[in-house]
Amino acid sequence: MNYEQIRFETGEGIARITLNRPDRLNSFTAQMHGELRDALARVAADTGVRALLLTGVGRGFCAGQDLADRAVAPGAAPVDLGESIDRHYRPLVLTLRQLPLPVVCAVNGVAAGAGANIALACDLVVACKSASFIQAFCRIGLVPDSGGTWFLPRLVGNARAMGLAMFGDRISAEQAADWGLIWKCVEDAAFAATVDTLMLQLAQASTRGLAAIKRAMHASEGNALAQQLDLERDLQRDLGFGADYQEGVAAFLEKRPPRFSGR
Ligand code: T3D
Repeated sequence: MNYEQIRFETGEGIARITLNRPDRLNSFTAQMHGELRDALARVAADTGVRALLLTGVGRGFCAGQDLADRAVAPGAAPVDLGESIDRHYRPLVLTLRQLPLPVVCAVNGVAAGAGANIALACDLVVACKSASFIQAFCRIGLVPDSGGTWFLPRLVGNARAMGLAMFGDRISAEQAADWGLIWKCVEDAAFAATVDTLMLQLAQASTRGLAAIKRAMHASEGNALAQQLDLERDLQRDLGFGADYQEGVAAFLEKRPPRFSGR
């Protein structure tokens, strides 16, 4: 498939998906969703990919649904947004969560509406200082989707989640990091280099180990402590039988960097 609204590159164990409609702040169209689905399927199938980066071109990361991609107007025939969510946003969130490798969102500018929540669906979110986050849904009479009502209370607590969702205020990347909405806010000048370093580090780590961390962290959201302890035991048992653990321990004892085998 030829991509027009995203860029897709792989190399050094890293897949990079870049949303590429800068004149529309990389807002989602049906075409962009199709291209994203195709690229994510390629990532899932390519065992050489050990970490995925999602970012955007220009001054925005993503402004959510492109509000001009369909005809919405008073008096016009209503649009079935549930169909759009089932077809596009729900599978996108679940795919990002289920990929057995770390998914990093590098938020290079404003992230609004579903753009903000797709970022939150990634395992790690790093934003440049000039970036911002807006739960824009309330401004157009909608509910935060793409997992917003699930991610927000878990990340920042009910009080802040409710305020963000009901006022739709823009919060800075610094504030997002202070509140624990994202992992890190980085000075604009250091952003690209920081993201590159981070991606290389993840791509050279034990991919099976990171996939197990991802699985356990996400499972904890619905598990009781006893279930979580069982899951940790099962994952640890499995990893303990694997080559990466042997290599990690050998490298430690031999005082050298480990060479992990990948997916
Ligand atoms: O619909 C479904 O399928 C259900 C799912 C819904 C999920 C959703 O995401 S709903 C929420 C949709 N998003 C929004 O409501 C955000 C709309 N955008 C904004 O509020 C602002 O653009 C921002 C606050 C994000 C940024 O403001 P600013 O001043 O930095 O930029 P701007 O001038 O508003 O935007 C630049 C251009 O991008 C502008 O076009 P122009 O005037 O230069 O021709 C603007 O219209 C366009 N743009 C920005 N966001 C969208 C958009 N065009 C279409 N759809 C957008 N979402």
